[in-house]
Amino acid sequence: MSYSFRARLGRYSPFPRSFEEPLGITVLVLALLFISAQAVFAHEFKVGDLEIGHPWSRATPAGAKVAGGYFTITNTGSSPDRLLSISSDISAKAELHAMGVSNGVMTMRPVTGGLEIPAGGKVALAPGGYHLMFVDLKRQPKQGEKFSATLTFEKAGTVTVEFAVEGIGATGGMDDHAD
Ligand SMILES: [Cu+2]
Repeated sequence: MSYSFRARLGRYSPFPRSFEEPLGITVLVLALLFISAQAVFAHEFKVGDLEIGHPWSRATPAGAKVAGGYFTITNTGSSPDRLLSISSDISAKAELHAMGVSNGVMTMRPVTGGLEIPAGGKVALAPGGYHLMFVDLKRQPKQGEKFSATLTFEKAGTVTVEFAVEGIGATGGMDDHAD
């Protein structure tokens, strides 16, 4: 593959031949970096008409009791669906939370009745907004590992996804869990 690529470069390249070899290697290295970044940052799961994009969590300090969970849900179908419940071996329970400002203070509250994913729509669970909360952690998630969790939807059913654990400082904005 790299040979034929170089051959093609050779045919069309305006550079003298001595430039072609390093350029070919650079392209190959960039391609490998891209592939490994994809594997880490862009994993995706499907169930029915739903696509679950890049579930991720955050490493927690020793003794922490909760961890957040984030991902996107895309509904490619023509009827709405609803995320009803979450479970994982990493914690005693998992809840769906919403963030909001109350009297100028950032608070979060459990979402009751599930989270609707509109037909043809996309919902993002992200720091500062809707998120999962793994409550009563049985162990601390460690940066670089993955842990699985099962999501249950009203229509699409259940799907097990892998949460990629990122660094303690990976906030994507604010630190939403002081405890
Ligand atoms: Cu929360």
